[in-house]
Amino acid sequence: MLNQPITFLTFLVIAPFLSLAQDKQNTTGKAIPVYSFKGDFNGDGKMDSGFVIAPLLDSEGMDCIGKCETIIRFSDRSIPDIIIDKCIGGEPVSVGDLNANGTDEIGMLKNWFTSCWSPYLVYTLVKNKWVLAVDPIITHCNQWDADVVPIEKDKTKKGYALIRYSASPGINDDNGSIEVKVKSVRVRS
Ligand SMILES: [Ca+2]
Ligand SMILES: [Ca+2]
Repeated sequence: MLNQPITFLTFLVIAPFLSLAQDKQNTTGKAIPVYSFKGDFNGDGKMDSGFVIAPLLDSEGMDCIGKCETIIRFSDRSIPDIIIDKCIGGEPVSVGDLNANGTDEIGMLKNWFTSCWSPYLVYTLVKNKWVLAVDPIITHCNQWDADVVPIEKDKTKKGYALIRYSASPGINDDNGSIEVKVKSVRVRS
């Protein structure tokens, strides 16, 4: 089978986390982490890996077994977990050092059961606590289908980022078109 080596490789990468994850699965219905991403999230100059632990869903896929929360856990265990409530998973990425403090920020679209409208969350580590680097960015699936980048460094203004969000002109607007807007916002640090 073509996917066997990949599965085995994935196992090797996440093996140190498996016992922990399986304990979790037994008690809280958490799945084994299968997605990973890299960056220097605490600014110590060493690359860190992050792993997503998403909740297991029931047989209809309409509710969580246990709490509907997603955990992002790190290879460097001195970095605290990110715990995202009302979230059934996601694929976080490093979005680079947006606030120029030497750490990479993390962006993730918050998955939920329904709706094309989902917030994009951006986290930054401040005094070893995760905080939202910017307010949640409201996105519509149209902007994801069009590969719009939700956040990037504003090269013209230090400590600022350009965010791209979706907005509906309003419920009185007959054509119901959804636009992508851009603005520069200060990134918390
Ligand atoms: Ca690091
Ligand atoms: Ca940073």
